[in-house]
Amino acid sequence: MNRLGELCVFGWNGVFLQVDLSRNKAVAESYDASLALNFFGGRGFAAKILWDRLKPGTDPLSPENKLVFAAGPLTGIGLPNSGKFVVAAKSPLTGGYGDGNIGSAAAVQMRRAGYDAVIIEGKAETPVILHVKDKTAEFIDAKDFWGLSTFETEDQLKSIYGHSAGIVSIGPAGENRVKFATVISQEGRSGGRPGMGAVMGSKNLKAVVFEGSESLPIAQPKEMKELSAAGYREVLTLPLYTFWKRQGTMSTIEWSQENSVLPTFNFREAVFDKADKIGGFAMEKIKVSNRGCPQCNMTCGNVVRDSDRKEAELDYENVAMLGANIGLGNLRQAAALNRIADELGLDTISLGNVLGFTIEASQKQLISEKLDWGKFAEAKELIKDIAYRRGLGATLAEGVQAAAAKIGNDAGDWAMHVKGLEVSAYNCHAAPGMALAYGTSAIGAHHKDAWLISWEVHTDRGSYGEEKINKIIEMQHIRGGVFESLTVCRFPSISLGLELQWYTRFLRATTGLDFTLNALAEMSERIWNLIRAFWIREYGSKWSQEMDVPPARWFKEPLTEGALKGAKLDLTRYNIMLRQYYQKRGWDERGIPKKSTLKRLGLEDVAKQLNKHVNLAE
Ligand code: PTT
Ligand code: SF4
Repeated sequence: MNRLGELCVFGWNGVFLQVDLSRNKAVAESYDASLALNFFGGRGFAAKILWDRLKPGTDPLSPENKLVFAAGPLTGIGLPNSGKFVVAAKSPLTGGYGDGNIGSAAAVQMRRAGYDAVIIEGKAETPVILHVKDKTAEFIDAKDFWGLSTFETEDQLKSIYGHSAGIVSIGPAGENRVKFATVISQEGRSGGRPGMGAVMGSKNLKAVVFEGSESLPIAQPKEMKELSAAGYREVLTLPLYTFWKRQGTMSTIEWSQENSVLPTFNFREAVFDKADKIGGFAMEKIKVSNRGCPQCNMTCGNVVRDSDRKEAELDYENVAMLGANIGLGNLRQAAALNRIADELGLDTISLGNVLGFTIEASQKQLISEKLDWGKFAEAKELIKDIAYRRGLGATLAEGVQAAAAKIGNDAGDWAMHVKGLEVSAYNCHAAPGMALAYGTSAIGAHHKDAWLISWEVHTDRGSYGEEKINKIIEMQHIRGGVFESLTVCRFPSISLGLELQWYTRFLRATTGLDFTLNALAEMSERIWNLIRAFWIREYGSKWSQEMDVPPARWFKEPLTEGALKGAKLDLTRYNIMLRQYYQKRGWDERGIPKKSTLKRLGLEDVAKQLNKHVNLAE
């Protein structure tokens, strides 16, 4: 079936669901084939929707902000790791473009319900749950759900709608608009680090339930079936598969410790003396099972029993940030903090930053509360205070950038963020390339777009050279562009080495069209520039190159421990590297895309609009 008008294009449903919570209205709208072919899906759709439909300067927590759940042409199709979608909005944490990728049956069910994206605006008068079932959408009173944890919410909704329903929900943190609240699914999948949960809460939307029964529009169903089966088989034969199933991302703890990049004591140090107690091998001893996203045969969520005797799921980032970064060397306790964050709906990376920052502020006597490194009970209480905005928690709920501004002194130097989004779990005292990857990520300091650190450590680590800039751009296109817009999990390719050509083959069977890797890279570049334009349009004359510079701590305070004792970044060399990055991107010295770059990518209209906010270079 051809769902996209004149062009014979398969793969996409060709329909968005536009929901207005203020009016209890949901309308299906068809979109044009050119949107699919130029922006693909997931992040590409989200960025285009927010650029086209969001008034510049919109308050992120106002009814006017739009919360977008967007999938791509490969989402939900029975091929390896295709159970993911993107959740996006203007971020309340950064004021710029924000998104995250979440693995959930909701992604699959949304596509089977016939939609490639759901765009939610307005604000319900009282708490609601949106139930999308094939062509119907209903608004269900959620008064009895408000205040429940994400686990309780999903559990109760499953008892109503059945176990195959796809559900995303927020916890008390999202309800209380904590600026790093996320959207949670399946008791351990979390998406939307820059406050997508807070945006959902500001709309009085507790959960979305998706149920779909349609088959997806596949160009070559027989070939697709065979290819998909071959893809799953191929994953099983990859040499890293067995170890991956044992540890998932957790082996990165030992790797980070060996290579002095493990965030420790609020990123003050890069090695932790109790790393072996929270690493992949320690985890294996207490692991009870694997859990993960739908349509995946390499599930990576490590389930353990935590110190509260409950099940918790462990990944590298969670343990590094809620373990080493707050000086906690007890894995079951770190797991409990992780599980509490999942229940409350808080991003663990930002949370680990906020906790580390607060302990440091306490140790420096900049706040009256007495807190110390590695104290489980104190951390647990503080997490709840943040989710419910109690006492000091109310300040911390705004994120480290805002908390540092309130505390004053030199706190801004060790508030670890870029553009307001807290840094993920790689210390960059001795990693200029990874620092640039954080500086130039699409949403703030996230590793998702360019995880350069492993490549950097194994090449010329100290270099500020061009080769790192080229690699970052390549990674930003593949990870931040291709995988985010197709939209499928990147782990089979990035972590196990499944060749990228598999995805062009999947695309061919799904859409009936040939896309080369170069064509996909160009599509990624278009999306990347559109997101940059979104940031610039929001910030206008307040935008500066400074916004792409990582935290001062890495430049000012050398490491005092480990093999790289004495290491720190060089600001002058970083800024030279940043300007070279801009040149390669076709941006001016402020980091703003030039007219010619936008034109080359078919974004003339974007250039015209952006020129009203800042003067664009030719
Ligand atoms: C992602 C970020 C990450 S990145 C982790 S661990 W990682 C943290 N996980 C959290 C969690 O758990 N609970 C919680 N309350 N907060 C959390 N915050 C942190 O969120 C995740 C996996 C992982 S595990 C990674 S790297 C890969 N990310 C992918 C991506 O971004 N795109 C893509 N196409 N494929 C990806 N595959 C992998 O997915 P955000 P998930 Mg996540 C308990 O959401 O906002 O992007 O932040 O999505 O379904 O949970 O899978 O070592
Ligand atoms: Fe989800 Fe992990 Fe499987 Fe990716 S590898 S789809 S993150 S369970």
